[in-house]
Amino acid sequence: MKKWISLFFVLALGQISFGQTSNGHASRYVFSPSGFGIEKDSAYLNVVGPLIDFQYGITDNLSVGIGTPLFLGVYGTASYHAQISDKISFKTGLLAGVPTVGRGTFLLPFAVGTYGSPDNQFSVGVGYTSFNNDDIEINGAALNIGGYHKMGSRIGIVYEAWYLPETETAIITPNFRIYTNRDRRYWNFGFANFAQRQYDYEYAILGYDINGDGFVDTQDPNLGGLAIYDYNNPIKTKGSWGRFILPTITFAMYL
Ligand SMILES: [Ca+2]
Repeated sequence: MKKWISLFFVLALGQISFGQTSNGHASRYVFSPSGFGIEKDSAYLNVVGPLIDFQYGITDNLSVGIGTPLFLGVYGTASYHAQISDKISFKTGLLAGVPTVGRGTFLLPFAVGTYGSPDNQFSVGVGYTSFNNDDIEINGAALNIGGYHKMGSRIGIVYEAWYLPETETAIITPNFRIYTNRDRRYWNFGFANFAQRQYDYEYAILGYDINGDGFVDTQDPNLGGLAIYDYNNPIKTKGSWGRFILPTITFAMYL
C-alpha cells in the first residue's frame, strides 16, 4: 500500500497543473473525497450524521480541514489536488486525529484519482487507516470508490463504497443529491449498507462428563452425560455476511 501511495505522489508531482475548476460540490461524495478540490477561499461544512467536518481552500491546490466524529475526538486534514489531464484529477492528503479523552492517534493517509467532469465523475481511492491507543491497535488498508452523476440542475446521484480487507468489512451508500439554492446546501438522501464477513465456529467434542464435575469421563455418547467441547481449538467453518442497513441524510453547506 505504501508503495502505491508513493507512486501516486510521484505521478502527481510530475504533472502538476494549475487552473483547477470546480462547480457544485464536486470535491466530496458522502464522506470520501474526489480528485477535485475546492477553490481558494472556498469553505464548506460537511455533516455526515455525528461526523462534522470543515474544509477550507488555502490556495487553488491546497485545502485544510478540521473535524470531529461524535465529539469523541478531533482531527485535522491537509490535502493537495491537481488536474492531471482533461479528464483526470488527483488528490492526496492526510487525516490525523486524537481522541478527546485519553491517549491515542488516528492516521489516514489517502490518495484518490478521479475520471470525468465535476458533473459526471468516478473515483478510485486508497488509504491506510491506523488507530492506536493504550488498548487497541488497528491498522489496515482502506479501498474505496465513489461517483457523482448529474441528472438535472438541482439533482444527481451520488454513491460511495468502502472495503476494509483487514476486517472484511464493506460499506455501500447510494444517495440522491439535491441542491437547495437558498442556503447553498447539498443534501444526500440515501442509505448505508454495512456488511461484515462473519464466521461460524465448530468445536471438536472431547468427550462426556457423566458425574457433573466438569471433567471428561468417557468418549462413549451412549453412556449419557454432558458433552465437553474443546473450546481452546475452535475450527473456523463457513463464512456469511452479517449486515445492517441505515437510512442516511447528510449535507454539505458552503459558507
Ligand atoms: Ca466427570
